[in-house]
Amino acid sequence: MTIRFSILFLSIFAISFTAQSAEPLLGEGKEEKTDSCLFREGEDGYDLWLRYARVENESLLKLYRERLKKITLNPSTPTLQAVKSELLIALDGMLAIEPEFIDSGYQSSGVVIGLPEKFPDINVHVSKEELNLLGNEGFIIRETKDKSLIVTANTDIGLLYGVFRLLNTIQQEQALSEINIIEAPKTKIRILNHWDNLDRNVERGYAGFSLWDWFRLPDVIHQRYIDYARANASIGINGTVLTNVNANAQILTPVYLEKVAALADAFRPYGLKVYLTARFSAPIDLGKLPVADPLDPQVQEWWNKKVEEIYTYVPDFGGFLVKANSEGQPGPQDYKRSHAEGANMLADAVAPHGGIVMWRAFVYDQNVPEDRTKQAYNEFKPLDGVFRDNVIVQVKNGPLDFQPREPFHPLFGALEESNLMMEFQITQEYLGFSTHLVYLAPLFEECLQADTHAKGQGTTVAKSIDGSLHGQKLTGIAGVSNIGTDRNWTGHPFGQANWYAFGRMAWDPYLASERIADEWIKMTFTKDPAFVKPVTEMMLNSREACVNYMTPLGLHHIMARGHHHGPGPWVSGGRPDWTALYYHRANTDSIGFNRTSSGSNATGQYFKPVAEIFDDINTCPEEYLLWFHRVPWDYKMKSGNTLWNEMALHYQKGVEDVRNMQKTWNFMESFIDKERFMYVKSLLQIQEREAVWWRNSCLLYFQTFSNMPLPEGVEESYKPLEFYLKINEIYMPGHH
Ligand code: GCW
Repeated sequence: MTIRFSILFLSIFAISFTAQSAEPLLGEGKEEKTDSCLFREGEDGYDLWLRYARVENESLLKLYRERLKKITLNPSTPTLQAVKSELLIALDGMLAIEPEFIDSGYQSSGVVIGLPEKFPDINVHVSKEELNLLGNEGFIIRETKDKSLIVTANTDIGLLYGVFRLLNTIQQEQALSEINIIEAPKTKIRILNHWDNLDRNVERGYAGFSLWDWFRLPDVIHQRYIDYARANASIGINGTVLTNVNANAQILTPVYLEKVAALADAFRPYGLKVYLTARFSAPIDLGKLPVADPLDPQVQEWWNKKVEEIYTYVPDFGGFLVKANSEGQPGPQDYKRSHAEGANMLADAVAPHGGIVMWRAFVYDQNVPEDRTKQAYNEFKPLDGVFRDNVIVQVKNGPLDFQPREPFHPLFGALEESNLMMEFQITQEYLGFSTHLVYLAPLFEECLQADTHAKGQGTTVAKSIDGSLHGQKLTGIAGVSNIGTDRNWTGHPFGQANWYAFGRMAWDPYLASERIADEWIKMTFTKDPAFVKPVTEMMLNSREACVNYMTPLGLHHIMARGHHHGPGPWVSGGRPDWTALYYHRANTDSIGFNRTSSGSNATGQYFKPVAEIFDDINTCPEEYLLWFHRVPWDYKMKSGNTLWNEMALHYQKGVEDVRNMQKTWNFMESFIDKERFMYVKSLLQIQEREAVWWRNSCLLYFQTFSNMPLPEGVEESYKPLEFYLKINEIYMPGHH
């Protein structure tokens, strides 16, 4: 293995680890200068946005080298050793220098990385008030009057985040002179949720198997674990739930806890805390108790003991994520207890250790005769204020289930006295798996910027989750991970952008998608504007393209049954709320779900005037039309088209948008490595074929109700509806 590998590996884990995998380190690779740009041969995407490519601008390169050749940093803790290792890798890659490190002393005109308590000179350049703003994770990067560059914070983790930001600035080739960044994350818990099973299958995972090699743990610590932690730290992600919310109680047994502890040790220097999912019936499954009733003292006692045991393995264990009484999972309602009673029982067990409970609001029951999208609000709104302080209710962005487009969840803004966090899905369960290029930041942004009107105009969803609306102390954003054992981590090279964007928006929910795309492209591919500009545009349009070829105008949940791959607007039979018919309700007159006050009244769960805007067909945004309204096929849309024509044109546009993405990409060949170029090109081919599949299937099927011809400009399908009805994919990834 290389020198750099050993520096990173051995310095942080000097004593504990014996095994090394053969993975090259992030940021490694052979460089080659071509006509148009600098790139490496044989890139496979493993390096993510931490490629640390050589700085191209010669004068900047000179300045950076001059500036960073001497760094004051005392690597006295594992986190600061990680900082040093990262600097070595990054500066070798970007500047081809190995800086001289000095343990102590303040050097004007040099770089100083440290806590003010360790480097009192820093206090001259940074005020107490500023430090107070930083909290435990914020940082300051500042060029001082004496031209030194300081990176400071209140904690080592703050320093780590600061250094990653500094490196990010260099990666983007931005000037360091007069740099002055003061930042602290706007949410406390920024966490990936892995839906990983102990057999290494990943529920809704499309990038191979689970990263966690349980069989070889705790002895083998793959380099990939460290690189995973580095990648997360580089974007401020500070937590990871290792296991699936459809939980297996085995993870709570000593055999597994030892393995969990090894992962926690590997992640700790990077500020990444480990959390687990708690199967609510664990006291029965493992403890042989007759019940798991949260009000039964024996049950509480069992959890108290279990939690104590967990903390002996992982002293800084983060806590539990729980899916209860939803889709067949056990929960407190099995004993006629409320979600709050269940959550509080676990919260009391982890509280003495500083742990938290993330309790999911994704609950619905086919036996409840109520519109599925209303059930979470109905359950949780009455419990507002009853949850313990260390419970945080985790709410999906929309009221149904991670569709290409949903209105925001009505619980945002509505829980005033309970902690509430966002759950986004990074893995593309309903957006084309890992074969479709769909940049999700616009979806995240649309939700975060939606105005709940909870306290008048401007009370956005973002404000309801960062604590600024109701003053909640515990805040957070979770993302269902899209990571697996695929060499490039996420299956689709552009899936990496969704991991990156999630982290950036969890840190700052007010960031714009465009800025994030721009950063990511520059670090992942090249800084050449002739590449960055068109690719940014392609990314920004990609989510709308997907909505158009899958579920335009508020259609939802019309994917194939079970695995959700491809169209299935005809899916019927079995549990109604798992069929497409339940959601689109098409007949020869109309299509759509009446969720207005004359229907299920889901609109009534929103604050005014949002409720009224959604309720009235004339004011309801057309992108949510069929979500909230039942609409005749010949209804006149704002464009003047009938609903049918408008729908058909949207499907057609979706296909054309993908074709335009292909055209854009084909122009990009000379800017980047052949490997990633070709891979994305092939994936776009799949996406185009599947967009056509979606368009044809949906239009042929809905046409049997509308009985109207396709408008001009919409391509006819060569194949009949029967062809599409017969497609029966059995072995799809992510489905068990
Ligand atoms: O999106 C649905 C998925 C299930 C998932 C569930 C959930 C983990 O189809 O696979 O289960 O949501 O969020 O709990």
